[in-house]
Amino acid sequence: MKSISLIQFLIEERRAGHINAELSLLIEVVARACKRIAVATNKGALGGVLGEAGTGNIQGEAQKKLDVISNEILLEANAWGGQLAACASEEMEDPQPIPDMYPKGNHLLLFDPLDGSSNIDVNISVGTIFSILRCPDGITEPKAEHFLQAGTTQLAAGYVVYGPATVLVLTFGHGTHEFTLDREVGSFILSRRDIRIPEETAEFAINMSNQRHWEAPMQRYIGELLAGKDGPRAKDFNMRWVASMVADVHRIITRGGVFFYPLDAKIKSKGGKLRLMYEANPMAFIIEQAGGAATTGRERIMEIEPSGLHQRVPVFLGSKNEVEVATHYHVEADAAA
Ligand code: P6P
Repeated sequence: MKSISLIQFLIEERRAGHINAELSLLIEVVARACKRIAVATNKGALGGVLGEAGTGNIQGEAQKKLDVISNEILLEANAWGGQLAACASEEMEDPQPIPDMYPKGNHLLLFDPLDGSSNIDVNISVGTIFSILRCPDGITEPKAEHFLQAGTTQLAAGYVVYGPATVLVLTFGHGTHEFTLDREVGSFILSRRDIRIPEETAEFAINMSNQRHWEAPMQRYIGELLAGKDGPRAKDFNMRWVASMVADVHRIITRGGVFFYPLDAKIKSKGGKLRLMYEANPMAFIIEQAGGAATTGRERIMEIEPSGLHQRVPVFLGSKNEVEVATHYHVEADAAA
């Protein structure tokens, strides 16, 4: 089969009227930056960039050296291109404006530069997650509030998983597509077009060590999966948990499954662990465009009106029928309360 590069694919999509030139160029710039992050992560111990950076981020998390390096790579790559008005990152409290010496565009880029970085030092797959929004008209110095747009307004979303292969998964509202990095040529090559996630699955992903903190409907739902074919679901389930959202989501994109990071019942106000703007929303867009579902257990993730740039939400995503069962249990319990 003739291999189609990311650039060729984007040109085809521009001809089909699915994407404009500016957004297409922005996606290429982000993909190129992720190739540089892949080089840095693939060096491992030889690159002298493992371990802690000795700094903390807005989340109160210790930053790995590669968190900081990846963040810098994305900021530097996107500064001069002219497609962006500002960037926002898990690693920065406030949005970063485009430097005055460069032209500004009408897009906003949000990213988690190296998701799952606690896995870096043990050589487990990590990834970059990004989301692209339109900058509100007339805004040349975007502030955090200009980023607070519902997930349904995303123009594009994607992730790159740095694993045995470096793989980009991308959507701009016309399906979800996968590109695998050809290291010899240095190009992302289309490896799966119009991905469809099976609506049924027998595989779930959750951190079971948090079980005592879950709300009752979550206890009920996971208990049914663990009961297997002798339980109410009448089938056995398998469990996986990589503790790298990008790796867990990529497994679901590849063979189906369902992923949960639920609320802690005692600190519901915290909203869970995962961040809405640059983790949950982009992953929800990618999953929905592949025929899956993404909710908080109570509402569609992409319909949440954001209240903060680093807001956290519970995440239930993947094979539609399992997301719907788990969500129904939570909605039913709320109605009975
Ligand atoms: P836990 C990584 O730190 C992350 O943000 C996601 O990539 C991942 O799914 C989750 O947290 C893992 O959380 O509590 O299992 O370490």
